[in-house]
Amino acid sequence: MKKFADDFIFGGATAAYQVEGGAKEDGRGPCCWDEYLSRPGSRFNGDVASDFYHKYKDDLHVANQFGVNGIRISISWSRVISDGSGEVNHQGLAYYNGLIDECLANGVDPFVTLHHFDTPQSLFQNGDWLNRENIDHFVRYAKVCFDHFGDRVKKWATFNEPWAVAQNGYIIGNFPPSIQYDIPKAVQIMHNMMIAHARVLLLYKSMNLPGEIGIVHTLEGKCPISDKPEDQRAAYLDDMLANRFMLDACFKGGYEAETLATVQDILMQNRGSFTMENGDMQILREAAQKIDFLGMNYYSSHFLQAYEGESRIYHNGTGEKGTSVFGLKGIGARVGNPEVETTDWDWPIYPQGMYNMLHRIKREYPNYKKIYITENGMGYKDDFIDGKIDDTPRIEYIYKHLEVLLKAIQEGVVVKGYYVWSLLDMLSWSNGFNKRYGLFYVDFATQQRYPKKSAFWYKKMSQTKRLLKGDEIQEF
Ligand code: BGP
Repeated sequence: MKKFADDFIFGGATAAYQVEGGAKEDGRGPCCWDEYLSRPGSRFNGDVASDFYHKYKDDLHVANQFGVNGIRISISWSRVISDGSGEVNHQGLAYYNGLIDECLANGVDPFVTLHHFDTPQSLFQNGDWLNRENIDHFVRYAKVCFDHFGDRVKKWATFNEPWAVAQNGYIIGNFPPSIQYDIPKAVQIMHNMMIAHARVLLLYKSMNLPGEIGIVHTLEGKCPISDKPEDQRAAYLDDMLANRFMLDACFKGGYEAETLATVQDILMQNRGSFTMENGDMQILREAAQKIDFLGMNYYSSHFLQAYEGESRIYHNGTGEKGTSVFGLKGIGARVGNPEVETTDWDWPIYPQGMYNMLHRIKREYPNYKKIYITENGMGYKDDFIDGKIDDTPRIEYIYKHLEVLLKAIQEGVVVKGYYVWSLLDMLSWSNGFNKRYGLFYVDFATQQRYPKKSAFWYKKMSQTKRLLKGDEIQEF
């Protein structure tokens, strides 16, 4: 019978900017997303979001009733230190103390991420992760969090998805600072974030707190669209940048010779370079020996074709299926695979990619200790009909991913939990509010919550630890 271990976490994920709202309350300072989404022409912002800031008690109570026994939250740096580097905001600390206590009171174990895209605005203007001074500010902010919450929070992640920060901010241009095709800056950002991650990890380890620490990477499968060597090369290069560069940093404690040579080759084609400082490799090496887990976000895989042209990208941020374009100079083009269905936002639905990635971690990074699937889920335009939301396509998506996950676990990959993206509907960074992921539907006009069919299904799985099909539940 297909069963998860008794202590397997059936969690739900959130992120501060996407759910909290309360953007100007209790001394919270602005973050880069506040400024970015207040520019003329912006279609939405996170000022109110899902109002989790005021409604978290109800949300956690309901999470518990639906069998969700873990939650990913992130701390808004500019709520804790308004300008990122100055005085600590005690109202911010009080909010997170209350939130963490409420998680524990409801049996929903908190998994806390220190940085989920929302750098304080003044540090962002000051160069964000291109400016290494900001690493010192990040380490200090992390210390404040460990000092105040480290007694109760047992799972910490330094960063959420440095690849998204680099790719979306500097290559695609749909995240602040909205720069396109600047691969050299993207690589520099990734390297600097790796150093920031390593320093915070080593700080945590030096404090002897009763928990574990790791990082959350988004790991995208990269598959050649054909077996032509040039298409295989394109997949290899895209993988190098998106996955291998930072997996090497976190788990090998430095960049392997092949990784470094390939990245430098990509940089040469894009007329740039990146710098490492003395001592960087030593820090990475020490941190890689101490990292407790890999948080793996997996949504999709890309199919790569050789591409010789100039960089050209169009981001589908509205759910108008089939509008995406992605060609990157020196790397390749991401193209449709007629055999693989996609979401309305053109994300290929490819669970095999998750399975392959899990085995790859075990094979290539054997010191990984354990994995949590820290995000996986399906963006879908849910229909709200007479108070009911039948999100069967989402259930099918998650089912297929849990199925390969269970298989990988049975084959020896150590995975201790799954956090569905997302616990409840919330803001999607570059898409807005119509790209829904939640187990709970949020009516953004009233802030009312409604459990979707997936919530009832998830509850049954969490209770039984069995992988169930959507039609195996009676309650809905
Ligand atoms: C990840 C982020 C999440 C979440 C998710 C879905 O990259 O960590 O914060 O947003 O992707 O992405 P999107 O909202 O763009 O559909």
